[in-house]
Amino acid sequence: MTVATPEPRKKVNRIGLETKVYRGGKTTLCAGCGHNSISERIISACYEMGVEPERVIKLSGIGCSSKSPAYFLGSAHGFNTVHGRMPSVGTGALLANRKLIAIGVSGDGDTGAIGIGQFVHLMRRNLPIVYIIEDNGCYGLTKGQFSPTADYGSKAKTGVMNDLPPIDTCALAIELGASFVARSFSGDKKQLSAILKAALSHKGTAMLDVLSPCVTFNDHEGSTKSYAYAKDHEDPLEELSFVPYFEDISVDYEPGSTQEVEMHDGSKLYLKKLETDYDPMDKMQAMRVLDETRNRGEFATGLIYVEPKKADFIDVLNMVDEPLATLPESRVRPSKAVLSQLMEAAR
Ligand SMILES: Cc1ncc(C[n+]2csc(CCOP(=O)(O)OP(=O)(O)O)c2C)c(N)n1
Ligand code: SF4
Ligand SMILES: [Mg+2]
Repeated sequence: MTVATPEPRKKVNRIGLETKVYRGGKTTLCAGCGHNSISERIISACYEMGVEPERVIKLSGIGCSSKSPAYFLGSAHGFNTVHGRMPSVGTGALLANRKLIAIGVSGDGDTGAIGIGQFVHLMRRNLPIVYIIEDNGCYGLTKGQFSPTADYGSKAKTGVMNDLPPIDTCALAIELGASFVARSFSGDKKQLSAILKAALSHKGTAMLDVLSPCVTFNDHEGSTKSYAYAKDHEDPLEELSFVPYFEDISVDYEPGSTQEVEMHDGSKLYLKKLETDYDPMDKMQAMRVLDETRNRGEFATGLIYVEPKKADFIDVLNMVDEPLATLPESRVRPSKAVLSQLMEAAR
C-alpha cells in the first residue's frame, strides 16, 4: 500500500489568503525603478494586515508611478484616472461606498504640477485614503523633465540646473489638514512597511511622500533624488515599530524614549526617538523640522505628523453606512408629501 505524502501547508495570512492573491501583473517599469520596491511593500503590507483585496479600490493618475497599481492587488477594483485627477474620482468612489479601502498612487508630477489643485482639496477634506506620492523629482514617463518637487540647484541628466524652489508635499499636506503625513524612501524596507501598515489603520487622509529614484533619468551625480543621495541624506526622525490590533505583542521600551500612537482600529505605532525629542502630534514642530532638514540639504523621514482622532470627510458629511447603490428608492427619493411640503415652503 502506498501512503500519499501530504501536500505542504500553504502559508496564508489571518484571512486565509496566500501572498500571490496580493500580487498584480508583471511590472513593465525599468528594472531598479524605486516604484517597483514600493509596489512590493504595498503587497506585503496588505498581506500582513489581512486586507480583503476585493474591498480595495486602487486609484492613480498618469505617469510611471500611476501605472504601478497594475502591479499589486490584481483582484482589487482599479481606476486609472486622467492626469492629476485621482482625488476627485476617489472622493466620488468613497462617498458612493464608504466600505471601500482606497489606495491611491500618484507621482510628484501628477500631484505637484497638473494635479496640485485637486491635491489641495483632498488634503483639506481628510478623505479616508492612503495617498502615496512616488517622488523621483522628475516626469519619468515623459523622459525626465524637472517636476515641482525637484530641489533648487539639482542637476538634470543633461547638466541643466533646476532654478526653481521645490514644493514640499508633506509641509503642504500638514498645513492643509491631512491627519497622517509621512515621508520615506523606497530603499528603506523596514520604515516603509511600518508606515504603510499604520496608514492602512488610519481613518482619514494618510499622505505618504516616498522618495523613489528614477534610475533612467534622475539617478546621477548632482541629482538630489538619486539612490546615493537618498542613502546619504535620509534623516529618520524615529525608529518605527507597528503592532496590528489583531496581534498580542508587547513591546519593551524605556519610558520617555518611546512614544505610543494608537491608531483608529486599535493598532499601535511605537516611535523610538532618535537624537531629537520629536513629537509627531506637534504641528509647529513638524513644520519647523521639515524646514530645517530641507535647509541642511537633508530629508526627514518617518511619521512626520499624525492626528489619529480627527473626523474624516465621510463622517463630516454624515453619509449612510450602506453603499449608495444598494439603497432602495424609498431612501434616496423624497416622498410626494415631502416634496409638496418643500414646494409650499419655497413659495
Ligand atoms: C493632460 C496631460 N498633460 C500632460 C501629459 C504628459 N505626461 C504624462 S506623464 C507626465 C508626468 C509624470 O510625472 P510623475 O507624475 O512624476 O510620474 P513619474 O513618471 O515620474 O513616475 C506628463 C507631464 C498627459 N499625459 N496628460
Ligand atoms: S523612466 Fe524612471 S520612473 Fe519611469 S519606470 Fe523607468 S526608472 Fe521608473
Ligand atoms: Mg515623478
